[in-house]
Amino acid sequence: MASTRRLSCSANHYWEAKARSDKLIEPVMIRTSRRRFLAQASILVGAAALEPSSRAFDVGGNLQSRLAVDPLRPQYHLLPAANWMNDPNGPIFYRGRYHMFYQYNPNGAFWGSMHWAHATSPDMIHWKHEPVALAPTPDGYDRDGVFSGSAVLDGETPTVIYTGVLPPRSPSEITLDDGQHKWREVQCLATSKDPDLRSWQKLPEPIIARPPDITVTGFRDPCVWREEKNWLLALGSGIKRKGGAVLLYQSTDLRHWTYLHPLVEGRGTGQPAANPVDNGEMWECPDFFPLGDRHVLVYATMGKVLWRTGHYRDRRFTPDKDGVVDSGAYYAAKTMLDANGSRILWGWIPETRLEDEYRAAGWAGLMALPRALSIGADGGLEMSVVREVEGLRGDHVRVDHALPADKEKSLAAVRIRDLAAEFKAEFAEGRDFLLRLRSEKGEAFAEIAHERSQSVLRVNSTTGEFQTDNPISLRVLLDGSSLEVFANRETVITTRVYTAPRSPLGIEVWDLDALRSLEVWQMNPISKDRLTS
Ligand code: DQQ
Repeated sequence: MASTRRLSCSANHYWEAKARSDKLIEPVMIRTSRRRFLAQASILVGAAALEPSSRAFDVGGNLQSRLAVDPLRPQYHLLPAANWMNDPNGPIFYRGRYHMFYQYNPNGAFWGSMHWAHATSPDMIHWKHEPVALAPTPDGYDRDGVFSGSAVLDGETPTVIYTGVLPPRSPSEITLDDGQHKWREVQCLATSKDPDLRSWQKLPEPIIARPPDITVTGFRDPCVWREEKNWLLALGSGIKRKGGAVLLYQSTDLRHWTYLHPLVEGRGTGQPAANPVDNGEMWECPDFFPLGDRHVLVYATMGKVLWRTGHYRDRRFTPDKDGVVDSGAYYAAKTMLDANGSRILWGWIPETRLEDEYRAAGWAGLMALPRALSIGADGGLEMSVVREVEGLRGDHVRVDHALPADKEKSLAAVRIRDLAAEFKAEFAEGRDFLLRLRSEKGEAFAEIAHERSQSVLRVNSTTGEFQTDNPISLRVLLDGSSLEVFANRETVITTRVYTAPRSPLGIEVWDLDALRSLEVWQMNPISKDRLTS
């Protein structure tokens, strides 16, 4: 049954509309003859024990035991113990641990009342839930929500800068109008003296109280970095009937800011939209950083995270390459430096089912696995899942024989249990392929295909541009209803699959001549009860 509730998060609005239209379209599955598929195989691991433990989140016993056996709930990704999450906020490596904050609604599995939840990790993979870090202050500048932002070290002092939302005193103060809400957005600051970053002290006044003299389509999601003696701040924004923009500010103390100019501007689609995020006139969650000999901007609009790479001179960014970070369900990305100084990208994997369904499930959203970023030979952005993920690998099957008949035999040993697996496949250059996940009982689960004539990679009905003359290296991470698919570091498609097969999954490959090797690992959960820590 279709939901009648109205959604308030711009990205969510996009996914809800998509979920509704997908309900009307039968899933696109290539109808390839069974005979062309050559194999099925299996790996077995023990089922996770269901054992409640103490939590930073107060999850009711009933809900906790329901979530613990929900087969669609991921087991090795970060997500709150229950309720709604969206954007990663202020990820930072501090005193030997990774701290991740993220948009969180403590009131249920739906967007609203934004808080910053908090989790810590030694390795970006195993997480411990911490108490909620930031909540709206009644009568404060963030009384209607603590929106997205960044964390930096100001000397020794951990400092977060985020967007606070509150009711406007007059229409001229409205900076966020998404067709449902009219809010004033201001930029706020909080510091922490706590080595565990659990407690934060907010400044009573915003550090940027209003936009410059431009009719902005939004004014949020600060990204902050240091350049010699100055701090720079890039803010997601846009100009009405023109397009998205990133506004650049400068400060020496993180508290007093001077607006400089747009760091970069874009063009919207020109189509009318109640929410400017839907037609590209508002860019959310900008993240700007040096990488190799270039600079990179990632930003979120029209349901996607996009990247641009180019050169940054005189405080202006001139991009000369662009692309899509992930052609699937992935939004509001945010980067940080890891313990070794590598640039790591985080992102929110939203639900693509109807709101009624995820409200009933009691949880919504998960954090994508961390991706290490680099610049490719052509100057474009490349990414691959961080090596730390490999620590979760369990039972393993390798298929790399010369003869298709031998490959077929090894594939017949693969069984993926509990929807938790990683696999890597290498295909010869210049060949199409189709890889299908299907349960022992014959239930279709997912298809991953390279269709050269269309220059696409396809995961179920989602396609991403993919063109190569090189061999193809495919890496797939399956965790409950989440499927992250990487092809040659350039094309990524994250999808959600909401069917829980009644038996373990096998893998079928067409054609086995093109397949050079396949490795499959059962993945171990990061907690015993799907509650993450
Ligand atoms: N989510 C936050 C905003 C941001 C949006 C609110 C992007 O700060 O623009 O939850 O998903």
